[in-house]
Amino acid sequence: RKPTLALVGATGAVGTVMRDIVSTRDDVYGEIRLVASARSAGKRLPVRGEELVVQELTPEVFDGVDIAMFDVPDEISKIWVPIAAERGAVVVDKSGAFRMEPDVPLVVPEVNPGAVRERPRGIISTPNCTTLSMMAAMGALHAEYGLTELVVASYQAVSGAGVAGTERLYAEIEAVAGDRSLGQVAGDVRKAIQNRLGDGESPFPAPLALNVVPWAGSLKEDGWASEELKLRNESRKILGIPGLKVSATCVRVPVVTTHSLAVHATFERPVGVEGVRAILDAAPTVVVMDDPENGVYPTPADVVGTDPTYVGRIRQAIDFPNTLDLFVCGDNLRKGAALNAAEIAELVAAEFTD
Ligand code: 2RA
Repeated sequence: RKPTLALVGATGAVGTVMRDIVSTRDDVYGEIRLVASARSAGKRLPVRGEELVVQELTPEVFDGVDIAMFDVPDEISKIWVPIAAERGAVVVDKSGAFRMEPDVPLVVPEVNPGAVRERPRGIISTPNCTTLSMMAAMGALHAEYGLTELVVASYQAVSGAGVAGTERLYAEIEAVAGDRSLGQVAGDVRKAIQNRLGDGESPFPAPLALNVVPWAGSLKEDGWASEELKLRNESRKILGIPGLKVSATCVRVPVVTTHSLAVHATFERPVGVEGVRAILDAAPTVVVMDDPENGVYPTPADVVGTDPTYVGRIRQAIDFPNTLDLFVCGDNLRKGAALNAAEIAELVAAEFTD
């Protein structure tokens, strides 16, 4: 039979993409329920070509649900994911609430699909979008060469911070547009944005228009940002390399959607560019875009809205024989969030017809 699916957080930035994804991929579900906070309940939203009424998040909404995909803040997942699981749903959770718990698998279908079945609590986590942006590529390379170290700089899009992040970037761009005096004196962009937008809340600690900000997430011990630690801990768990050495610097950039990562990856064995290209070319969800002579490399603006992981600027590090440098782009709302969750949910849905 076809399982019943609940989409929880159906009205958010990722929720919107989730609706699009379940409407356009193979139709493996019977009933679909849209679920959101009381504030959004009653809205009508399209899924699979028909309008559905958004239902309020209550325990009863999960009765009869086989699979629930959650995209809500950590504190909401912490409360509601166990409730959905107790009511019999297999939950695919996008939040950070359960990712590092030993009895909850953290799954990227290209890398560790078998982990989907190891879910004693009925909960499966999907990684943070920054980690996900490189996982399909790194998983394929690890399988061949044995990954030992990752040094990463991220270039993260504002939609990673939700609809509020996207709104803020557009507002800031409008506030500075056409003013050719800006960007030449320390603090002038910050002042102009404050004067023109007022003291309105920004999800970012500094202006994004005409700027980049070396910060994403919340402050953790010793000056690390939560995004940087997620990248380290999640990569270790997904790849099954507990001792993987990882160091990251996460940076927010004025891009609406699609995270990019500059990756310096070291392996057990020497790596050559041709071999790496062949492996990445053979990876079904990876696209190699790497012809610098002709100006071909992935950029967020050129790949946004699509599903693959794009890899370019593939170089063998001159002073490090076992090390590769490469640049990766992935849509943070699709593979980085909704698509990975949908792919996991499809693996679970297949169990209903096994
Ligand atoms: C961000 N990775 O880009 C986060 C979203 N989960 O802010």
